[in-house]
Amino acid sequence: MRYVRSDDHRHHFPNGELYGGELVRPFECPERWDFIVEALHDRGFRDIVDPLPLDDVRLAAVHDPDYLQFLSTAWRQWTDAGFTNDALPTVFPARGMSQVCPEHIDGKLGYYAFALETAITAGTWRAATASAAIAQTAQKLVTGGDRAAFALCRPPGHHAAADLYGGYCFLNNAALAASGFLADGAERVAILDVDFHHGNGTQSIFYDRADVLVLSLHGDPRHEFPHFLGHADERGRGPGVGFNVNYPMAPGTPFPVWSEALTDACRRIGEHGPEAIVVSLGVDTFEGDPISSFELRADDFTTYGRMIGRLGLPTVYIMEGGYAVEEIGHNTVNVLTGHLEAG
Ligand code: SP5
Ligand code: ZN
Repeated sequence: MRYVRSDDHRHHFPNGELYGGELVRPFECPERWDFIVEALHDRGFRDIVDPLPLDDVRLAAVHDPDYLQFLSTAWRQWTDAGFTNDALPTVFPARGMSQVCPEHIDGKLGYYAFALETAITAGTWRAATASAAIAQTAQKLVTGGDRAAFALCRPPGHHAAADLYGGYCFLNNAALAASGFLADGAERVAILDVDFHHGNGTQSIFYDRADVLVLSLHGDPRHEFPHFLGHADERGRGPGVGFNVNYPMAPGTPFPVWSEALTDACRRIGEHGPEAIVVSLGVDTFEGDPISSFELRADDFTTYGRMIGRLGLPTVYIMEGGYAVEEIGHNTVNVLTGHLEAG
């Protein structure tokens, strides 16, 4: 299995993440990438591909033009306003308030953010666009005949909607891969999101559509981030009804319960009959994850990689979350090796 990566991720590393009322060192940190690269190398994944230039046309098919304009200029607007530390919003268009985008950067940040743990820095746009290009390139490898490819994306993407950032995400890498498959001729695609958190951005991007089946296994939003999306009764809208499937699970969920949800998700993918699948691969379901509450063990990642591999479909794996930094590489590569064993 080839994999796509870029050093440009290092340009995004905020000074702090708002967590429990404090600014702490961000959980989503550059060493995550280093540990994954090390584990890939140690376990024989040495076929590295550099990303192709970002395809702006495909980017504009997923994200709104005003949002892209905002993200690409936010840091400049922030420093023009006289600020020097990371850009964070302070005010939000909450219930009963105007939903018109303001002109001052303080208002714009709140307009486009759905969570404020995620800071924008001088290098955020550069890193986020490199991450998006990685996802696009991995999709091209699979469309070109590779049975599977791994996109080592950082920052992650599944929380980013057409015009919202948050949850450490700015551009929706998985949505870009799925949209790329469709643009290159696929009639049906499925996105399987196994990150601990609900893929609210991915869900919202494809919510009206029947050609992209979106399935997410995650911590119940009554207890876990992102809190305001990811319930079982969110099944799609209009022609998309039935093509969004959520599997919210209680804190403490162990692998036997989690894997039953995956079995059901795999059955539904089979029924959908996609030409390719995109896996939003977050390994924050691991028992040792510092911000999550599922109980998967290292070997469970291999087991579920096999389950996905047994679908026998062309597959792009997109890196999402996972914050037990020392174990992130091992757990991630376990999924990929499981997949290869099955294929
Ligand atoms: C890509 C990804 O995994 N993003 C996750 C962003 C989560 N950010 C907020 C974390 C809040 C954690 N709350 C801890 C609750 C303890 N169970
Ligand atoms: Zn996550």
